[in-house]
Amino acid sequence: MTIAAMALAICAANAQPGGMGGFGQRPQIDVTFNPYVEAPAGFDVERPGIDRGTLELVEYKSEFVGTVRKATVYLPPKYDASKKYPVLYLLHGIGGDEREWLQGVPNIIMDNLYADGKAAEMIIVMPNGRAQENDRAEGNVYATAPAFAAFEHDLLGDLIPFIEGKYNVYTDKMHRAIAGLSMGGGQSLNFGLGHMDVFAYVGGFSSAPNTNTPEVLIPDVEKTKAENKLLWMVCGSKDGLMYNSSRLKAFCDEHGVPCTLIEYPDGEHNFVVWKYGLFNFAQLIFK
Ligand code: FER
Repeated sequence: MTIAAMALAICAANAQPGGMGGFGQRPQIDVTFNPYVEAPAGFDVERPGIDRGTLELVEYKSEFVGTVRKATVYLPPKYDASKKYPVLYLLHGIGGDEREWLQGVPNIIMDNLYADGKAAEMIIVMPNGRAQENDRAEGNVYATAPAFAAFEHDLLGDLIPFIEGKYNVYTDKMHRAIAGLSMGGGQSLNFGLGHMDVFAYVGGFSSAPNTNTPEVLIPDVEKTKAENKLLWMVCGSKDGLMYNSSRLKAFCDEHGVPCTLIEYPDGEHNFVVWKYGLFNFAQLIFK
């Protein structure tokens, strides 16, 4: 089933009076959004005549899951193995796997940003965030939610060490970012804010109900203010999952924690919003 079809199915199952669109799960709360700035036309369209990065599929042994797992890796244009790079871990949603982000043409978005000199050079790792033996998006994918939480162990204990062994990359928090869409947005907020010694930059796009409550994400306001370098979110105005982002934004505003939440106009739970998320988040990290 496609994400859109699932969204419709869940929306129908959770339909509430007043029709909030998307998953329609929780009421909207009052929050001040950051200004929406439209992405330039063609930001996600292949541009002729520019240098291109490359995509490759890698496999790593996961001690945690006990299997060999896959990740898609984007290497920037003119990738040079003798140079050191920072790494963005970019996570998929409940219906996806290590290939889902390719629907959002991250290679094209990044190639265009590099052609315009707008992003720091980085490697992007798109793993499979469902840390269980059968990690395919099949059957009732909602039943696999616990494996999305368990991915924390595979990520920190297996994937990051593998990437840092295979590629010439920096291994400090200032050179690691984590972001994701929907379930992957929830994972990014949970793992990124939960491990500020590992990730300095954190992004959540249309984050799902797996997102921890603000009090769990930010138990120590002063520590988060000191250690997190970027907390950036976007969600569609028509996405019923907005609540997960807006309650965190409201908490941050109340406690003076720097945090961005952009409401994508007429945005739904789809790659229109997620491509916009990557386009913006990628320009803000490692600078
Ligand atoms: C839910 C609604 C949406 C949920 C997960 C999602 C685990 C995830 C959506 C996505 O990843 O696209 O109730 O519960």
